[in-house]
Amino acid sequence: MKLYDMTLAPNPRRVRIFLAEKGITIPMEQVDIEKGENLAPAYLAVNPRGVVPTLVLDDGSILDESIAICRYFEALVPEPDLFGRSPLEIARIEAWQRRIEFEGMFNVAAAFRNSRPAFAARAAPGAGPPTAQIPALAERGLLLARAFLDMLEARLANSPFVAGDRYTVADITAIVTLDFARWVGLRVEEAHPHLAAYRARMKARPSTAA
Ligand SMILES: N[C@@H](CCC(=O)N[C@@H](CS)C(=O)NCC(=O)O)C(=O)O
Repeated sequence: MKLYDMTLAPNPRRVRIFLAEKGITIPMEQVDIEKGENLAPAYLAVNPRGVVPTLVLDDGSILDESIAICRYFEALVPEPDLFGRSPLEIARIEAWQRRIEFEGMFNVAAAFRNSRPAFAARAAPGAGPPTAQIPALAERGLLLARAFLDMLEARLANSPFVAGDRYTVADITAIVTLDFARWVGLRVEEAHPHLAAYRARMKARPSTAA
């Protein structure tokens, strides 16, 4: 088993934090996206989609969606459980997980990909057709990412963790999104005291450094 990873990229980081929470170590190999290593023939032979993370299993098959990889490890190593136990808890975690991805990470990524010079003809990740940056999408991404931070601030004013009273995979996606947001200039300290305190609590967990 081997995980193709990039230290600075948000989606592989979700998997690394998840593995650290579970106490699982597996071999990893770095792929430098900014240098285009994910689009070079050697990596496309591993994953024709050209994205990370990619988990290569012992039979040579791959999993290349970060949350699918996390679910695989959750099934292999059930404790500590990070996807929920009761039907209602599982559903709540899934609801927050999706909101953070679609309202948070998606919009931060739009702001990032449509403005960073290294991605001038690669506004969409992976091995698809060349995609030009659209500055209006960066602007809209920022607007919606700010609204997402306000929403999460209100949630964390009433809940110690994103999905309720304990740490789950939704917190992994949240802390990764908050750190990714800093790349586009959105820092939670400024108008979000609950988010700032939450970020400090998450940073105190050793897994967050993974
Ligand atoms: N939905 C996928 C997204 C994977 C993805 O977009 N990964 C980015 C890094 S965070 C990537 O590989 N980008 C390649 C590129 O920029 O060309 C997941 O959650 O794993």
